[in-house]
Amino acid sequence: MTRISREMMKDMLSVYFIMGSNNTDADPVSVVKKAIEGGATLFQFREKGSGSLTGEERVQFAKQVQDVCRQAGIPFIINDDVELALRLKADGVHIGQDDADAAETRAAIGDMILGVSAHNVSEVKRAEAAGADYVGMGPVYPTETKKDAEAVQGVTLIEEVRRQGITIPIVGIGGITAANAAPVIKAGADGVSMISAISQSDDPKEAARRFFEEIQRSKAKS
Ligand code: FQP
Ligand code: MG
Repeated sequence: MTRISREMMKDMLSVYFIMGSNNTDADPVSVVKKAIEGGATLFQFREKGSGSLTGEERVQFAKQVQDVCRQAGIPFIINDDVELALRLKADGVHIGQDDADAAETRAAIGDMILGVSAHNVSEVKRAEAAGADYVGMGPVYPTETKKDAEAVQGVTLIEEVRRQGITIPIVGIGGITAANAAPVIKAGADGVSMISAISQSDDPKEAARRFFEEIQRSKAKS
């Protein structure tokens, strides 16, 4: 295997859906299915926080969602848990600044996709040097989902990264809806990431479809 190309990574980041079982009142597996039907291009398994599954239940749930992603042909990324990603042969892992060392994680996972959260230009540069395939930047807008999120940054930091000529694929995260996604792409992101805008929707398929259309439209302009 070889590392994913930047071009492919940027394509896949378009509509990056993140979810855990505690992000919905509906059946979580069918929410993921519907989101993919609607146009989600990448999925992150983020099973953490209050009410989340633990231990073997968490692993079995991860495998179910991985199957759904496999059948739909979209990559399955695991949040935080590098060991689980290796054990399930996931397509990638996403780590934050407080999770694991990015260079060590790259060494451990070989050519799997590596995503790293970044909150300023120097974190983006370090992530890129450590071998990240993409960075997640945010929170772009206020969010209810993540209680320990950093300060809202708008799109100015994404603009600043691009102004400095940094070309790593970027996905914006935090409070993004289909209605406020366009400025994130215009600022230089390659996609948007969301939890509640799809997982809490009465119609996850339609919600994902709106994102997909909005991102296609925004990318065509940029
Ligand atoms: N960006 C992305 C992605 N995914 C994430 N999970 C985060 C940022 C946040 O470690 P972190 O990562 O700060 O918090 P948590 O592990 O609680 O999610 F780029 F993929 F959109
Ligand atoms: Mg994390």
